[in-house]
Amino acid sequence: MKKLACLLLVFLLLIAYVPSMADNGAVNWYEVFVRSYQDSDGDGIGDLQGLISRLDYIADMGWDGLWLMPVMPSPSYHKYDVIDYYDIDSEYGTLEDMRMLISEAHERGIEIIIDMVINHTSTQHPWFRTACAALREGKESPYIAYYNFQQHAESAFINVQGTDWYYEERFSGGAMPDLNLENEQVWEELRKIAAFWLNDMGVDGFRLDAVTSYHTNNTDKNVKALSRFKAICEELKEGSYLVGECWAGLSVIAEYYQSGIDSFFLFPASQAEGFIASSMRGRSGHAEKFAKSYQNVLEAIPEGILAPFLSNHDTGRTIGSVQGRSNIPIAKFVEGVLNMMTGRVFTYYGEEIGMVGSGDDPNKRLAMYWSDKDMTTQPPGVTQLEYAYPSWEKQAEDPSSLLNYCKTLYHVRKAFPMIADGKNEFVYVDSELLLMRRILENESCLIAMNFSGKSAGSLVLNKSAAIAADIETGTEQAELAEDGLTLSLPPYGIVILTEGEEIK
Ligand SMILES: [Ca+2]
Ligand SMILES: [Ca+2]
Repeated sequence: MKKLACLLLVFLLLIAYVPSMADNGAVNWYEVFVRSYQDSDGDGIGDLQGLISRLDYIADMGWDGLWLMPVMPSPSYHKYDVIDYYDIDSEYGTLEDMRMLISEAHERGIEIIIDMVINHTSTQHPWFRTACAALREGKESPYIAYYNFQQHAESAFINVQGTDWYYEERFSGGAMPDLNLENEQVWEELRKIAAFWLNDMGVDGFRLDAVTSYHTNNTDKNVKALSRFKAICEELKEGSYLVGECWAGLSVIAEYYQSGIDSFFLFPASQAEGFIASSMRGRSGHAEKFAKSYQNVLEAIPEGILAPFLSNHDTGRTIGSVQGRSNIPIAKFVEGVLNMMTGRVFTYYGEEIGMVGSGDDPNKRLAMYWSDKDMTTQPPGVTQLEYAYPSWEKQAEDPSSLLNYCKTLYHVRKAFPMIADGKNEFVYVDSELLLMRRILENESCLIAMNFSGKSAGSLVLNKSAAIAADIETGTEQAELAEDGLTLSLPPYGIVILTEGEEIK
């Protein structure tokens, strides 16, 4: 009851404080693997109608952006090899279902982006089939130049059966031929595809798959290609949001920002080895470790919109590898740290209930654990099937669950736009305590965090402040002395403070 009262208090405080809502787009993004999310027709495979039936949940949580992994027709269960860029895979539904999903999402204030896979197609794409048929028959075809064919064997090149030709392929041992992104006709196709999804279908942008492989190991060419794609999307739909998968270190990611693509996923923050989870390891110095890494990021990418995340469909689920995964306070706090970062935060479906999974890819894409009765079938090839935390159904009823903690975080991010969009200032850091200020136009807030799970912390502020939101992993609450200057934080506590004179 006490926790419920505390949550209620948080929401009351949020309601009492009405910041000006700068409309810079969605700040809380949710990555969904449609196949594993919600089935609607009893075939056991998640689909678009199933996802539509969960939109109320998604909106209630405070997610205002949805990234769908590929939805276009494909021979694989994950659908990262596209056969037709203008349709929906029949396992998921129809274009009509997609239009309905987009409009139902928009009605709830949720933006939608879809995975756009343009480094390669499926070998079953008509472009590739036509090109290979022409090569076999010794005929000409404009589609031959859509791919990277050559007449000598080399690593990452696969033989076209019955010919002495080879095609570039880097992802699956044959099924995903690389497109030739130096071909102007391919760019015409890309423009038509982008126009179809942005204008005819009404999506709000794209997640760009495998951008470092557009031209393998050639950052300059990739930055140019991305910049061209960004210009096309901006011309077709002003303000569309593009986020790229540049799976690389910080300095390389920083170079990719020169393309003008809005965001690149912040891989250095993600996974067990990433700086969020690794800051929590060791006996002490957790706050200092995090602050140093975060400062490096902000210095490397001073202007771009960050896209921090903990896990995605290609990585082990980070909550499963955070120190002592049955330790709910630390699982919560890791989410708390992530959600106090600037930019657009991406949450992989199931992370909000602490789903785990690692090793073979299908293990990272398990059925959403709604309840023991309500789940899709598992994707093919699962070799490890485990759910470490209670189901969504159980966590929804428990005010102290990870699920409800995440919900509070997302609502705080929406209520205080300066958390996501403000300029960051480090005000104070020691071994375990971190105080940051976020400034957006003429508004600001302070974010106080205690990275210790063992001891309470006490911060002395420079000017008097008021607690605007108290996000706690346990039952203890933060306290501000009467002078408004001395703040006590419980273990793993996070507090948003408003500073009197700067905010009316
Ligand atoms: Ca289905
Ligand atoms: Ca390529």
